[in-house]
Amino acid sequence: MTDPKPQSPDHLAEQVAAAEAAAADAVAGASSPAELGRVQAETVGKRSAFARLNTTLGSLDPDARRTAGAVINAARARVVEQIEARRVVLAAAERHARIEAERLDLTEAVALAAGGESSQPVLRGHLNLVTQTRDELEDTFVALGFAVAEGPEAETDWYNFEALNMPPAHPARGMWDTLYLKLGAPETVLLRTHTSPVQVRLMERQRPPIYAVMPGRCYRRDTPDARHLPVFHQIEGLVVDRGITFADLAGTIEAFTTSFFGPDIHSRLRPSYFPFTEPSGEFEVTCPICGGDGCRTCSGSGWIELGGCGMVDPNVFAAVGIDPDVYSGFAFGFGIDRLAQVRTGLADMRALLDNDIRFLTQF
Ligand code: FA5
Repeated sequence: MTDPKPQSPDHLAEQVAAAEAAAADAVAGASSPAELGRVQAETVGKRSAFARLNTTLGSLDPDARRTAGAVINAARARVVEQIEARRVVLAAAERHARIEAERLDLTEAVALAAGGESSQPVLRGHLNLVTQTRDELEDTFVALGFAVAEGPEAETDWYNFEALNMPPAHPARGMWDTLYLKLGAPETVLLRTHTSPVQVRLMERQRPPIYAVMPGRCYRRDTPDARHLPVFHQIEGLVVDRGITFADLAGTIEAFTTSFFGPDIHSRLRPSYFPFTEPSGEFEVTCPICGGDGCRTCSGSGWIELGGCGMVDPNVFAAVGIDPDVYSGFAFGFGIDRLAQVRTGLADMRALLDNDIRFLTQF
């Protein structure tokens, strides 16, 4: 369509006004940035009404041409401004629509649980079996009058070995395959191999009487298998007071055993060796799976080994400045994962780490 040639400045002004009004309507009617792009080409592009009006100016004398050109350009510039303003509005609307479309409605799952459209059950998470066991152990010992203490997992050689009566190169250090950290001088900082260093820290900061348990994570260069993990948990017990004897140790372990497992489970001690206790023992409990009759879990013996124990060695007291002529004490330590394994009849300890929902939901 070609516009008629302007007959006069007034006629041209009318045609410019009509083109501007039509362009304004088209811009206002564009409903997306893509559509606005097309409107822009039609209203201010090379084939627009403004472009066609410009081609008619050649018939005018120079002054009239300049004036008419300015009128056309001013109108076209106003339309361009409207297009830019509309583009901002449409882009914002488009972004908002996209966010709405991509929004994850988490309330939907709750609605389903509350008996919404489909009756799919929502699974509620819970603490891992090891954490449950740790909490239960803490409760049992607190009920027996023990406090709960903690210590760092990254330890110095002093706390993990030396203060526990194992000077450098002591052969007993080989009982624990140790993971050292690249920190300070070589082999001075490590991941604790047991919870026994917390005993030392506790005795340093608290004078006797001490009745405490110390649960926590331990690390060893152990290859994972059915009864070992490289990262596992222990709980340490420490009692330091006047007149503490081996009979107190045996009585405490028996009291803990019946309180934790019930009256049918008992404990017994066997001689052993630990550098930080003298005498030392290993304590065993009636196999909770077979009740002492003998089964695969206890290799037919009716007993399961839980951990080590003994009377605190005087050299350990010396390292923390407690007078062994005034005080005596006992300590014990056992594996929490091992205890959870024994109690639930779990064949392979690695299942504790597998994150298999079918396993986890059983506890
Ligand atoms: C100790 O670690 C001594 N600190 C225990 C102790 C404390 C003795 C106080 C005397 C006085 P042992 O290395 O035997 O001892 O470990 C104790 C228990 O930790 C084991 O019986 C076992 O239940 C658990 N345990 C040891 N290594 C692992 C492992 N790699 N994975 C899972 N449990 C383990």
